[in-house]
Amino acid sequence: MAGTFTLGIVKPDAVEGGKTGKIVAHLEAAGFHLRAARLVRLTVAQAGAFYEVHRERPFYAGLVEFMTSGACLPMALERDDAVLHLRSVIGATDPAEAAPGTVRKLFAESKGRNAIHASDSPENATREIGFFFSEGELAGLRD
Ligand code: IDP
Ligand code: MG
Repeated sequence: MAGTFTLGIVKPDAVEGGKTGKIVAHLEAAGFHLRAARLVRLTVAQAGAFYEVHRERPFYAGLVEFMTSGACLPMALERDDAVLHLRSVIGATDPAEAAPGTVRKLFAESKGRNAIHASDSPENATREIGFFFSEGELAGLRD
């Protein structure tokens, strides 16, 4: 199967809350294949750069503080139409608005502490996968 890739991140609230395994299982049950993953503790500089597009937003400082508050699990995920499907599987940003059965409805605490990140376009997926994983780690995955 010729899949496409997206980046997901199990965020610090979910890692600390012991939900990592359940979230990965949920993604696998939704047809995603885990192709790379690493538990990391982001620095303020790394989280700030990753969320650069949100720098002017009122939630930016809190987002960087949250994303550096504990370990998170970036994952390169593969399936057909990976970006669109992962956005659908995670649900709306605010779990109060997320559809039943989505990752955020099932596992998120709040709009800020919302369990999972997913790339929002194929271009950003490429950038975000490159942010966490080297060419060497991904070598051979795109055949
Ligand atoms: P997304 O994660 O669904 O793509 P974005 O709008 O890209 O949502 O926002 C990035 C992240 O910033 C969210 O996942 C959430 O953690 C945080 N965030 C966004 N909006 C708010 C807000 O209004 N209050 C607190 N945190 C927010
Ligand atoms: Mg986003």
